[in-house]
Amino acid sequence: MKNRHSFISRYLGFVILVILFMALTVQITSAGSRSFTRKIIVFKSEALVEQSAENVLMKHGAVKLKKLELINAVVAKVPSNEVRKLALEPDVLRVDDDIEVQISKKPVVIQPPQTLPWGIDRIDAELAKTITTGKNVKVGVIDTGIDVNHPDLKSNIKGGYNAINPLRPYTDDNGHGTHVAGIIAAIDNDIGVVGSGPEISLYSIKVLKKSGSGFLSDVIEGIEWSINNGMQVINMSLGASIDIASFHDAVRAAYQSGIVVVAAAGNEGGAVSYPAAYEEAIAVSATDRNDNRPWWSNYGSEIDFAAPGVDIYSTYKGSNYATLSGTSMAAPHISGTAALTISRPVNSEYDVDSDGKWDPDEVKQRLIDVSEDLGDTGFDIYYGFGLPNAYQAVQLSY
Ligand SMILES: [Ca+2]
Ligand SMILES: [Ca+2]
Ligand SMILES: [Ca+2]
Ligand SMILES: [Ca+2]
Repeated sequence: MKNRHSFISRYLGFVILVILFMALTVQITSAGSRSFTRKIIVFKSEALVEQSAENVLMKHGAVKLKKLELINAVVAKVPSNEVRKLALEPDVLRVDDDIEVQISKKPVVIQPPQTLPWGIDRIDAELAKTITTGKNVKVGVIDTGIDVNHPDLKSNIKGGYNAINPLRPYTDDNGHGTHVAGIIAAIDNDIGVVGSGPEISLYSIKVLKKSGSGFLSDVIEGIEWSINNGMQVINMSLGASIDIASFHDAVRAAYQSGIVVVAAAGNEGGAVSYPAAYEEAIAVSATDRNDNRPWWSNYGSEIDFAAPGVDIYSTYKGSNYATLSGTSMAAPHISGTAALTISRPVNSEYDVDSDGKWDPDEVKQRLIDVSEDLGDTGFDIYYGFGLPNAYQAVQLSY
């Protein structure tokens, strides 16, 4: 805080100086017939600066601003019509323009041409788009936020909430949430990547700080916001190893309100973390390009599905792209597939409670039915029911 204050005061000081300088310039120009320009007057030696600077400047009506010992020079405001004469003084080596120097601007991120990430290809989401793009399905990304200005996401981001501080923006200061969001819904255009459902409505629910961690209470608030704002799917690529009753209550409430809750199993090579381990959540483990589970992907009877999670290329903060690995990347493949499924009308085969809507268990059953079995035959603790195929998921008979 101390540093920030001193920075702010220094910055304000700078602004004030600039304003004062401008006022002075205006005065000088309007009062007299002369206009002045800032020049760096370089003398032939250090001794000559000492001996003749004052005389030379006075002779040409220049106003000294400061000395630059390093280069045997003085900085002065010189009447424009005296600059050439001053440069011809025998003691003067050269007169340079005191040009304005600017802050180094961020390099512009050149948007690479669109490629199909292997994970999207693996779940056949690129084929599903001939049937649906997930348009108007609301998916809440409960994470570090989403880069709201990312050209490969921007038009799909329909809102959001910063649970850490509701007065602060819900954009992504970490990168993780933007990566997750791209797997769900990167736009199908000429640049970068394409997501599972390129027209899914994304909501940036920021509950994790720049460091990637956050309080459970903020996650719970994010879940509450999701319920109150009609999210149909929430993706939680986050977790903790401890089971806290309040966390379970919040996940149960989301499930009971009809939200499909998708969570990453965790990357410790051990027990499934929470919220993934709650029965109301869909727990997702990771696979690589060869359909194998990486050693770090958590496992247990709570695993529901497996999805691509190794070397996943997706959007990143700062309008950028990055390749990341983790069950964090696997979960959004399932969230995207769930959203694509929901975008299609439910049929009587799946609408168990005949309410004409997709309920979480109905969506889960659809994903089970379109999963490719991996590992041991049938359900297993590493891949759950297997790897769902998005293209099959959206082909319903009515
Ligand atoms: Ca494919
Ligand atoms: Ca794209
Ligand atoms: Ca239903
Ligand atoms: Ca299996």
